[in-house]
Amino acid sequence: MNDAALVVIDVQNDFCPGGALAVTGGDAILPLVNQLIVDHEHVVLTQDWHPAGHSSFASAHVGKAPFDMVEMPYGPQTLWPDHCVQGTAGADFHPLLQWTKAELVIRKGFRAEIDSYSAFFENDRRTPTGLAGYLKERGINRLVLCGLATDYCVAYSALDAVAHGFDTEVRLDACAAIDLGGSLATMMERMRQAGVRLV
Ligand code: VGL
Ligand code: ZN
Repeated sequence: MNDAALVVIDVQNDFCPGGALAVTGGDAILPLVNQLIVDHEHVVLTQDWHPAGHSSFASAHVGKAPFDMVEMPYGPQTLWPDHCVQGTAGADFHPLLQWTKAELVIRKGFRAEIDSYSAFFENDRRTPTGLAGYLKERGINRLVLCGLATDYCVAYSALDAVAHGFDTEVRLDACAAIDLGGSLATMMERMRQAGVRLV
């Protein structure tokens, strides 16, 4: 049994084929993610959880389309199709995800005016989710990350995890990427330079 905490990022219907912001191969990672859940002593899940009309949705900005960029008070923000709206089927975990063992579910992106990719901080890079404190208080120093999407929520979570001093590994074989405008290569390099172990 691996005593690192496994952090499973956003394995939700809207990020899987047929969903509103489908990641290619998003559902193909499920067998491996489920095996990682079995293999780890501690399991934490994240769930992208936006109110309707969230400011990261292109539909909330006149004249904007999904994948356009806008300038928010906290910096540049990519606009997305409406996705993972609180209480909808798209926001549910994928039906094959074996989530019952999870000790904690961190919901993120629930403030209308700010997006949150990372499991640790919202996109202003300052508002904490509480996850670092939760893990440290429990004496957990090692993290293994998997889920969706490699180049957004997984990558930002991994970068923040190392910044918090966690020994951090990303299981690339249990992740899938959006890859928008070279984002996958960019974020892989940033993770490598930050000292994230890419496996
Ligand atoms: C994500 C874009 C918008 C992710 C969430 O889980 O990677 N990406 N919201
Ligand atoms: Zn989102």
